[in-house]
Amino acid sequence: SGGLVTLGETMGLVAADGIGSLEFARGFAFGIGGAESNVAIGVARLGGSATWIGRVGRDATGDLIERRLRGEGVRATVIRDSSFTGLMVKHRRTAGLLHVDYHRAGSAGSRLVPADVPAAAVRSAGILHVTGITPALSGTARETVFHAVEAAHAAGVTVSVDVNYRSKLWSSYDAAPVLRDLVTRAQVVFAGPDEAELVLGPGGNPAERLAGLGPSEVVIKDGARGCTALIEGERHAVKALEVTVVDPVGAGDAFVAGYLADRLAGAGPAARLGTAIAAGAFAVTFPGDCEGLPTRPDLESLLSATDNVSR
Ligand code: KDG
Repeated sequence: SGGLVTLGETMGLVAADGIGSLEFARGFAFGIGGAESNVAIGVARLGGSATWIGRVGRDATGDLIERRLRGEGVRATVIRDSSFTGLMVKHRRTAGLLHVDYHRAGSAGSRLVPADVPAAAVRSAGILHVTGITPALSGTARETVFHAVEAAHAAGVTVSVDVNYRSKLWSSYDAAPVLRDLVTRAQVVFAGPDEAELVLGPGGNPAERLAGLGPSEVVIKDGARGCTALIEGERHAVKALEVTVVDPVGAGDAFVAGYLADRLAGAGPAARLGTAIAAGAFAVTFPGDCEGLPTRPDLESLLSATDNVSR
């Protein structure tokens, strides 16, 4: 059957070199970022098929996004919008403190509408993957996410949700009921411990409680502590690999890409989680949101170079 289909907003990413206040930065790299396109690129690098759907502006950043996605082998339905392509500005305030500003309110990416989603693409997907970022962007973007999820349900396509709460986009009060609704409609759910608490309120085992809303596969991403999961009623726990953290942004997306690429390839739960952990570890060793997404040979070299492989 088909590959991964995802939709969302991809932005230009201005990233200051070095460490310190933005005003003293000397060099900048210009790249792209967006949780869903990061997952699509990640799946493609791991040998899977991936489709990304979204809007960009009729500007040079929009051109860059389209070229980069195609260059990565992602099938992209890129809709050109009269608004601008959103931007992120990232700098390292201190060695351990990364700061990201969004310039995206009213952007092309936020103007997604249900008609942007080709019905045939969803019908033929192996997995539809969405995140909790897109419903925060606008009313029509929110409708688009739920529309795509309903189209997947109607076609018997697996729905994957990464809760991905972004406090700069909406309050926890506004987000909680929407994210809970999304989780309820998913078969596969990824969340951090804090995100699980946001959706469910405090207390209890996060994987079990999220599974109680309906999903048969819940994976709790817990950064340097690794992950726990409840998959078809079975509990799993995998420790993180010890790596040197250069840029943690994008690690969660690499993790999701690893899990979903293996799931599409027919691998079992333990193998999926092992690939997810290794992909997340690989991604934090690179600056940039998607540059550090690994290929299969990258993962092999990472795993053979480490002696604390826990799977
Ligand atoms: O998951 C990494 C993302 O946060 C980044 O690439 C940008 O999509 C993004 C967002 O909205 O934060």
